[in-house]
Amino acid sequence: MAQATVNRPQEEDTKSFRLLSGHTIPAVGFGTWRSGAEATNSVFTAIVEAGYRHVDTAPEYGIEEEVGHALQASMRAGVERKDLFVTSKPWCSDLSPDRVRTALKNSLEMLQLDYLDLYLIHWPFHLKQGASKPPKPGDVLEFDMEGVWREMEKLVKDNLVKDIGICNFTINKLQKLLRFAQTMPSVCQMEMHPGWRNDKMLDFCMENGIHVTAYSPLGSSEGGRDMIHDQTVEIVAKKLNKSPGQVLVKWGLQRGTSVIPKSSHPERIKENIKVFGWQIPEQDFIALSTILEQKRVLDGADLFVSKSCGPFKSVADLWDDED
Ligand code: NDP
Ligand code: 1BO
Repeated sequence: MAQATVNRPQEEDTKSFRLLSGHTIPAVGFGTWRSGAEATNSVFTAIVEAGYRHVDTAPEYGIEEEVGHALQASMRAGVERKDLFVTSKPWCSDLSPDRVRTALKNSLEMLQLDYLDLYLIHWPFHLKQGASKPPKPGDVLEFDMEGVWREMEKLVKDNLVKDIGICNFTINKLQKLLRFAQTMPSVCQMEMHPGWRNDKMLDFCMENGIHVTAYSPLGSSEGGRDMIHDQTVEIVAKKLNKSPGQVLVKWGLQRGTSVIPKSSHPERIKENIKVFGWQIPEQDFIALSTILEQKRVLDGADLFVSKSCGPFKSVADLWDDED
C-alpha cells in the first residue's frame, strides 16, 4: 500500500536540476516511447520549435535511428550538442557485463553521437536474447548487477557517457547497488504521476542525493491510466487556466523531479513544456498529491513474470513486495 505523504513542493521555478556528478539535467525532457514513424518529426519539433533539450530514448523503443536523424537535423538548425541532454538505456538482453559496452556503442551509432549524457539500466532484470512476453522457462537469467554496474562505471571513465543511473529499481535493489557502487547513480527514472506517486522511492532517492526523473507523467498510453481526464487534475487545470497536461508536468516539477512527457502532436509537444512562470498553489498541490487510487501502470508483468515457472512468479516479486 503506497503511503499518503505529500512530498515537499519546490518553491523556485527551476529549469534544470543538478546531479551528484555536478552536471545538470533539464527539468522537462521529451519522451519517445511509442513515437513510431513520427519519432523524427516529433523530436525535431520538440527541440527546435518547443525548446526541449533532454531527449529520452532506448533501443527497446525501436526508434534510436529516427531520434538520431532528429538530433542531427536539430544541430544543423543551430542547436549545439553541448546544450542537448540525451538519455538511452541498455535493454535487459544486454544486461550482462560482456554486452554493456557493445549495447552503448550500438546506441551511439544509431543516435549518431560520440557520447551520451545519461545511460540508465532500463529494468533490473536480465533476459535471454529473443525472450518471449511473458517469459518462457529459461528466458529470465541471473542479473549480475555488480558486474553490469562496473561496466557502466567504465563507460563514464572512458567519457562515453557523462552520467549513469537506473530505472524501475526498488529501494531494496538500490540499497544493494549502493553497497558496491564506486560511481553513484546520478538519476533514478521511475513511473510517477498523481495516480502512482511512489513516495517511498522518491524519498529514498532524495535522502541519497539521487535525482529522480518521472516517466509516464501523464499516465502513459495504450492501457495506461488516463490522468489527463482525472477529475482532480481537470479541476486544478480549470482553476489555473492551464491544460491537464501542463498541471501533471508541473506537479512533477514541484515534487523536485524532472519530467519526460511524450507526444506525437506538435501542439501538445509545445503545450507540455509551457510550465514555467507559474505555480500550482499549495492546496491544489496537496489535492493532486492525495489522490486515493494508487497503482502502477508499468508493473513489468508481461515482460518478467511467469506464474508457472518464475523466477518471478508475481508482480509483487518484481517489486520486492514494496508496494
Ligand atoms: P506519458 O505519460 O508521457 O503519456 C503519453 C500519452 O499522453 C500519449 O498517448 C500522448 O498522446 C498523450 N499526451 C501527451 N501530451 C498530451 C496532452 N497535452 N494532452 C493530452 N494527451 C497528451 O507516457 P509515456 O509512457 O510515453 O512516458 C513518457 C516517457 O517516459 C516515454 O516516452 C519514455 O521516454 C519514458 N519511459 C521510460 C520508462 C522506463 O522504463 N524507463 C517506461 C515508460 C516510459 P499523443 O502522442 O497522441 O499526443
Ligand atoms: C518496455 C519499455 C518500457 C518503456 O521504457
